[in-house]
Amino acid sequence: MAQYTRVSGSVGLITLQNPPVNALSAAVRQGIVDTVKRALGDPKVKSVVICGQNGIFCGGADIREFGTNMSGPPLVPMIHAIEAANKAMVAAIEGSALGGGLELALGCHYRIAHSKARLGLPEVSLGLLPAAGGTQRLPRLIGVPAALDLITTGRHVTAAEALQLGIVDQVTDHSTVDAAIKFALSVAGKPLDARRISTYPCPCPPDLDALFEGVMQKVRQSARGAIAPIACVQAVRAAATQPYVQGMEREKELMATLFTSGQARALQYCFFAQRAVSRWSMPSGARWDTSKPRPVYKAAVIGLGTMGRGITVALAQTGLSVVAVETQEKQLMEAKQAVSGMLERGSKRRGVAPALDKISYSPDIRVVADADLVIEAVFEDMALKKKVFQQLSAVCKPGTFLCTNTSALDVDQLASQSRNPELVVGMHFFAPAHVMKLLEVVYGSQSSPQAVATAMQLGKKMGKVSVAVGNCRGFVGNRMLKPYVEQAFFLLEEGATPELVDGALEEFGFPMGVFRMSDLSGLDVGWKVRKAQGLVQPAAASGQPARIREGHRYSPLGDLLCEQGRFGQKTGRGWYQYDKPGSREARSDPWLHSFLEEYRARHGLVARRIDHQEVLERCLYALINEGFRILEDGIAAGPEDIDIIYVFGYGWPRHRGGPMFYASLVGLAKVLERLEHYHQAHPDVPNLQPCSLLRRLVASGSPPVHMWREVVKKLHSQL
Ligand code: 3H9
Repeated sequence: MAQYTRVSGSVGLITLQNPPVNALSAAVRQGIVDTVKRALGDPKVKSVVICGQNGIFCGGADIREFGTNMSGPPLVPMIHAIEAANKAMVAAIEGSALGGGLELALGCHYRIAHSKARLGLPEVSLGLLPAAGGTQRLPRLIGVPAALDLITTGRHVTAAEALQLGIVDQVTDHSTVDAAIKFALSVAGKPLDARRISTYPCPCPPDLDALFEGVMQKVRQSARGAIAPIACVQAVRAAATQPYVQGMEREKELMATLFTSGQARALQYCFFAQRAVSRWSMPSGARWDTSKPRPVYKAAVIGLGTMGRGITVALAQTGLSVVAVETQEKQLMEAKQAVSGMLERGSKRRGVAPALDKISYSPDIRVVADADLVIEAVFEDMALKKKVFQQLSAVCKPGTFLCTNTSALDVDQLASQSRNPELVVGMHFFAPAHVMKLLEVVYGSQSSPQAVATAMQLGKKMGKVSVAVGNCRGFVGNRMLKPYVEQAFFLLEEGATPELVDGALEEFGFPMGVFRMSDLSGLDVGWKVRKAQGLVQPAAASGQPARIREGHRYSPLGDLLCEQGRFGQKTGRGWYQYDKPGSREARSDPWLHSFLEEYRARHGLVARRIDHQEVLERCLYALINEGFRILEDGIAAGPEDIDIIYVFGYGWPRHRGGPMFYASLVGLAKVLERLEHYHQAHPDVPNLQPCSLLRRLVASGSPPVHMWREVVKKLHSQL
């Protein structure tokens, strides 16, 4: 829908009306076509302003229409008619002008933006390209290198940067519509030929081939198998080398390929899934977004190791007052320096003042007495955490929320140490906590919806994607990781190498395979945990640790490497070798290969040829199977929650939509069949046994992923 009025005597004002972001739905496009026609046909109107209602210009094409039978006038000719108009068309940009929204503005003859507005062509993050002329007009307006940057990354620019690049003509701190009307009055009747971007020659640097070759190489590397960034480069190349009309043809052709690709579907699913997880509901049916979060003015962090420091930085950057407590004086001094350094580097990057004065440090836990929310981030040790919770319970004012940063421990056990278990929730941050986007908010059996809502809201304020999850060992992310990593180890025992396994996973799109990742994070971390759990056994009578424990297969390979002092990058040796401790370049290690051969020989294992497909099926389907168990157990509310956790916290390639979406794309029947096959071949690996929810979904005809939530709900109501 679009509203039309005449203002200031001779300016036609068109207002896009489609809350919340004025997306260009069929009705809006029809509205624009009709109102533009009306304005151009009105002899009293000399110029036209296009704006959006509710402080936002336009969030682009209506993503919900994709994949449906799209009706209504198409965007390209609509924008073309605006550009061809013989009256000055002025875009008044408030809030956002994104995707088709910016393309509409680029069709106008002038663009006025509010200083707080954000502009961009983010189609690439939806698996698409700006196909309403964006790939052809933007390079003509701001030059090829700048356009390539914006279009291939999809990044949003501020109004100030847009002005500097030449995307907008004027920036205002006041009413954008008023400024645009004034501007429209001033340009009424002036010649427009020089304002039609499609007629501009494309400003190109001298060595165009070298530029595109360089960009393509960079894009291919960072795309990790995503096809949209590559199509974006190809479309801009057409703008640089072909006349506008042919360029538009190329844009259309490339878009048609992308539009129907599984990648575009996966990325659009991620877009909506990210928003859906913030509307999570507890098993009781209470919705956190309807239960009001309590405001947090002052937060406290207990324990200033790596995690505590990152959390302190992330809290201070939101503008909250933070009390940071570390009982060991030396550690406290080091942490203070480290946190200040992190804040200063962050503020330099973001062009703001560092929030150093927001933090006070103390070795005394009693200073947290007046905090509204405390995040305990001491070492991952239940006894230690319990002690801290008892202390907190004694010193905190009534009503203080107590959060524990843990990656696997039982939140209920900790809550039992507090006088008010309903105020206790888990906040599982990912390292480095001031950088990583994911936050698992763990609700215990007694956590109140308000406590969960407050933690979710705080996470949002910290710029995190917060996902509420139930309480179990490893919660969602780490629980699913276990069978995935386990399969990688078993594959080494059966004949694979770390290079083969990592190669398959990296080709799939993970930034790092299991073994490179393990070398980076340190093999000793898991070893310590396994030792504490009594899993690391001394060598059996044979001189070798047992591979079968209580009827289940266990691979001691990681433990054996640790016993050799091979902790990964930090010791210069792990699954790979490194030039020196701390260096990052992983190289094949002949020692490791001989070690694996000897290990197999000692255990009577015969190496066999393993291919990429088996690596992917074994590792990914084992992880997905655990995802189904998590849904069955009610630990995640829906597949979207799991997928967002994997995309934002575990490097799952976004263009594959997350593990559960991927399973639906592969076909649930196929996943089930392969799991059955591998479980038959490895009956001592219970994680390969297909979960009953997967069987149930296949038996009910493999419904699409958005319908699983209902099946799970029904399952729970039957229990
Ligand atoms: C495109 O333009 C293709 C063209 O080049 C060519 C075509 C031929 N459509 O994010 P929020 C919904 S592709 C439909 O929470 P914020 C969103 O789902 C498009 N719905 O708000 C949510 O719904 P719900 C290129 C949309 O203030 C609600 O609006 N454009 C769209 O934090 C609020 O969203 C983009 O990629 C849409 N285009 O952020 C921009 N956009 O309440 C995508 C939003 O039911 N949008 N919704 O959950 C954004 O980046 C952000 O929404 C925006 C506002 C920055 C605009």
